[in-house]
Order: sequence, then C-alpha cells, then structure tokens
Amino acid sequence: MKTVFSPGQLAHDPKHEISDGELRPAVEIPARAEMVRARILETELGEVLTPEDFGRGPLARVHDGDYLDFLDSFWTRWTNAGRGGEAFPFVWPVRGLSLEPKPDHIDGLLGRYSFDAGTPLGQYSFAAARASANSALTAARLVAGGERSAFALCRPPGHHAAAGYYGGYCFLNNAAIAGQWLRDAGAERVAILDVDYHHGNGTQSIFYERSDVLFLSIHADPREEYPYFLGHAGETGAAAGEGYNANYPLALGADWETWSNALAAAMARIRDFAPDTLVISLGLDAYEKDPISRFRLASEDFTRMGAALAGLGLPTVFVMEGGYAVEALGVNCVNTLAGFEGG
Ligand code: Q9C
Ligand code: ZN
Repeated sequence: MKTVFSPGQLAHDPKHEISDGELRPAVEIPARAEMVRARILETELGEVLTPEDFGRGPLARVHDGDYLDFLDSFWTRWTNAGRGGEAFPFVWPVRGLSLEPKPDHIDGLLGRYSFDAGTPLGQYSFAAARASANSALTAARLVAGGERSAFALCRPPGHHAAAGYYGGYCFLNNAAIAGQWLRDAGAERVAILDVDYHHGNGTQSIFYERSDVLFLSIHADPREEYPYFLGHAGETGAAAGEGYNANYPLALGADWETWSNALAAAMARIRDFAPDTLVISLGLDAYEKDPISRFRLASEDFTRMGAALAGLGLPTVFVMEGGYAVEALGVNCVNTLAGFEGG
C-alpha cells in the first residue's frame, strides 16, 4: 500500500495546549508523523509519495469560504495585534449570542471559528493543514485511479473540524475533503468509518443531511468523553440524510471484544449501503496505552481491525486521525494497514 505524506505537514509544531486546567506540553506533535513514517519505511509497507497540491477548490467543497479566509489571515491579524507564538480562543458565540456581524478583533474571530480552547493555532498551522489535506486528496486520487487502498499519513488530523470551525487539534477535515473529492470524481456513494477513540463530530456535521455519504463512528461515549456535545447513538441523520449517520458510543474501558462487536455492526451497515469507496478515519487512540484515552485495544488488535476491514472488499482510503502514544504509533498504524493487506 502506498503512503502519502508531505514534510510540510511538520510545520505545525505546537508547544503547548490547554488541558486539565493547565498549559501542558502539546500531544499532537510532528513526532507522531515521523514515528509512523519510520515504521512504514522499516517494514517496507510500500512507497512513501509526496502529495500534489490540489489548491483551494477541494477544500472549499467542504469548508466555508469565510472560515478558510480566517485561517489564511490569522497570522497577520495575530501579529498585528502585537501577539506571537500560539493562539488560544477564550470566548465563543454560544446560545443567545450572535455569529453576525463577525468580530473585527482577532480574539473574537478565534472564538467565532473554533469550538474548543485545546487546539493551538500558530504561524504555520494552516499551511501544514493544507499539506495534510493534500495528502488525503492524493491518496483518494490513487484509489480512484484503481489502487485497492492507499494511506494518507495526515497530521494535523481532521475529523473534529467542521465546515466553519476548528478544534480537537483539527483545522481541515481531511477525511471529509477526500470523501467529497471521491464523490466529485464519480463515486456515487462514499462511506466514512471513523475508528478514532473520539467521535468525529466535524465529519458527522458536514454530511449530516446527505444520503450520498454514510458516516459511521465508533468512539468513547460523549457523556464521558470529548467532544461531549455530539456522537450519541440517537443521531441518525436529518432531512435527506436521515438514516445515513450511525454512532456506536462505547463505555470507557472498552476492549477488543466490545469494540469489535461495534465494528461488526458498522460493517453490516456499510454492506447494506454498498458504497463505491470507503474512507477510514484511522485514529490510533483506542490503544490501551494512549495517554489521553481510555479504551483497551492492544497492538495486535489493530492487525485484527485491518483484516476485518479488508473483508468489506472495498477500495479503501485510510486517513490518519488521532493517536498520542508516540512510541507505539508506528507499530499500531502499520499493523492496521498490513492487517488490511493480509486480510
Ligand atoms: N485532557 C483527536 O484525537 N481533549 N483529537 C483532550 C485531555 C482534546 C483529540 C483533553 C482531544 C482531541 C484528533
Ligand atoms: Zn482522537
């Protein structure tokens, strides 16, 4: 299986994040991608290609123009306000407050275009996020061109980013951008299965009213875990998309037995839908030693996951999402991909 990765993705190099009431060392760091790339080369999984630049077009098919403009203008506005380093929002337009008119001040704009305070935004974040999206798009193009599968080594990740806001370490929704590009390239139906420990709220919201893109997510119950405000079992889609969203929230502590039962249910739903192409939002944070997560998948379980997914017999684009046990990330990622190839 070919991997797509751009060194430009490493330019987003956050130092800190706000978590647990403290300014803590950031966990979504360039070493995550370096670790996975090293393991791919070591195991000779396949070639590592540099992505092509698809430009703004495919990003704007998923994201609002004003949101992309905000990301583009962020650094100029931030430095014009006399700031440097990393930005964190601290005020949001929640119930009863107004989205319009948009603020002029960067502190207002940061809240207007985000949903959490846990995502550092720096000088090169948007450039790195664009490079990450280009990796997803290039992998999608490989699969549209006839490859059985491809792996986009995306970071920054994407699945928490919605059409008009960032959060959860995500700026551009790589899986959604790839899924929409596949539709535009001729796939009639696309399924996106999100196996990250956290619910893929951004991807769900982007496709919630559509029947051409089925979104499914296996994740920690949002009653107990981030992102808290989306990902419940009762969210099944709306309008034309009613019945085309499926959430499988699991209790904290879920092991492979519990997790794989949800996977079997999700796979049955995917078979019914009969998509032309499958996109996997490949979070690796369901791992037992992940520092911010509380599921109990072992490294061998990722091999099982990959093998099970191969059983769908679908052209498949893997898009990396979360996973913060940096030392084990390469093994768990390649286990999934090799499991798929052997399954
Ligand atoms: N005390 C992804 O996995 N909150 N994002 C962590 C820890 C944010 C995870 C708080 C988790 C975001 C792509
Ligand atoms: Zn996650």
